[in-house]
Amino acid sequence: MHNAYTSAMSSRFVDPIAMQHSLFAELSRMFGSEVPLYDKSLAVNNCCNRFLIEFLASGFEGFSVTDEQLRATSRERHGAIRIGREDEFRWITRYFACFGMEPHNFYDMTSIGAKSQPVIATAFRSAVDPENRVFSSLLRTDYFDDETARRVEGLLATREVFSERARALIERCEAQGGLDEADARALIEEGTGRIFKWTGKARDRALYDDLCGAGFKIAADIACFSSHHLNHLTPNTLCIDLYSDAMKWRLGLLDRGEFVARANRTLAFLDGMADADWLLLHFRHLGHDEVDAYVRRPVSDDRRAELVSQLADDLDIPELDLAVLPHNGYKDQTEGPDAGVQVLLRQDAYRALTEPIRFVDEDPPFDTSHTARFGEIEQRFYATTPTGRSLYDECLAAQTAAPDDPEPFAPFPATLPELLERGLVYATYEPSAAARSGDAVVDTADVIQLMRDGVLRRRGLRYEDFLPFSAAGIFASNLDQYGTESTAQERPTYTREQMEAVIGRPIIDTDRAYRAMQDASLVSAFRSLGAEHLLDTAPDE
Ligand code: OOG
Ligand code: NI
Repeated sequence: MHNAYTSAMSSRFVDPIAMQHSLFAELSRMFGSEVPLYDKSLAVNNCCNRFLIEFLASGFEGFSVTDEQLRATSRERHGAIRIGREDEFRWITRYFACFGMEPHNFYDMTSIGAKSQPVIATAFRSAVDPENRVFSSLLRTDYFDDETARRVEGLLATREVFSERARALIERCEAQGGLDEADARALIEEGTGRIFKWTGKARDRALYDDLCGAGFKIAADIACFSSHHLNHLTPNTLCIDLYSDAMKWRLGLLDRGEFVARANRTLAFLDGMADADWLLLHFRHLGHDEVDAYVRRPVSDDRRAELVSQLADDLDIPELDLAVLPHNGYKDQTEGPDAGVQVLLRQDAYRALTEPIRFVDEDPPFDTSHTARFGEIEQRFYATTPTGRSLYDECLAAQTAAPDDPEPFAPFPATLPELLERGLVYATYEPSAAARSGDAVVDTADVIQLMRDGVLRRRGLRYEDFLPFSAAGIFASNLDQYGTESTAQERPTYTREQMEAVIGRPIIDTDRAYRAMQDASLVSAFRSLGAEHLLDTAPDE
């Protein structure tokens, strides 16, 4: 009785993941109509991703991806918002929870050296299906001197980002354990119509000018506006160098000849790098058996040149002439590791657009412009272990210290088996077909050995989170301001526990989550091989 009752109850509710997909499809539509260059960049990305699939099909006989799978790949995205008040951050946490999105990781943006910003952050995403993410920053007014803090807090206190209806819907969702169709639609509308919407309406010009003048443009972007306007919505690319060069060409920053030459180099490099592990990383829907059945054939120079010239023709259309749209160019440098180093993520962006804003609290209103919204792109690679992350941080520090070093990330090996042997990245494992059919004798828990012996096969885990240093580079280039020192008498420190107290729930530590996925896959693989008893001696990482 009880079960029937609860299932009847819950069937009235829309699945939170389905709600999440609708929310993000709507947000993408909202952002596309607000920012035409974003819409065009999605078209360039689709064009490049479609081309890459064709290119890979030339290199792997048997490889193909349906249109639906391509759409799923290109649909993945993350956005970013910046929040002013603690109670607003609690509401946004509860809002995202209605869509199955939980806070993941604590990012302290106040302590990343010269690029520091007065915000701390977490990212909301689903733990199991991280297709949509929102990097969410919280302004810390105690980073400022008392007078500035007082003015910022005073202005923030007079706004209301969450309407009464939005709050009621969130409370209803929490009380009922879900929302019906109409309520779900209403909650999404609150997002696109108000919470995340860009209004261009600003208040308190004196504070705006003072914050910008003091290097705190990010605080101005938060405090002087009335919503948590989405400042970017980043799609996923299969090859960031190809996409960025395509954008630079169509924005008028490169000519066609230069694009073609670069694309040829990028693709020759990709052809040398793409292997079964690369395919499993970039195409989640592919299984081991499918990938193992492909026949590798390197793409000839002629074939590559022919494909590139087709791509150039596809991009060389009036609808993708982005130079006619006002823009501020492309970022100087790709964030993240160098091409060929398959860890964490690589990001780039067209720079924030100059957009009209109006100070509506003046009579007459004062019209000026603001730069905040930009066009990021990203490509994701393997999740690092703590050892891998330390190595990455060391390489990054070396690069910062010696910007002319041509290969700061050279300490990283190029392939997944080498990355795994050195304990730098996570993977999930499963028994090979041969092992499953009972041919294997498993007498060790040495995962690397079992992989070499063909008993276990691996799938590198993809990094689904963010990098504070990369984020800082993005903040910096878009605000046209590098980080700023605290102006407080004593520079405050911030912890994950403080942020958990602000948002009222625990923040998921994703290093642990990746580790748990790896461990669970090993338990299940060893169990199915009848070798579970060996596992308590499994190597660390
Ligand atoms: C957030 C920047 C962080 C990323 O991709 O690392 C971010 C912001 O500009 O508000 O989105
Ligand atoms: Ni971003």
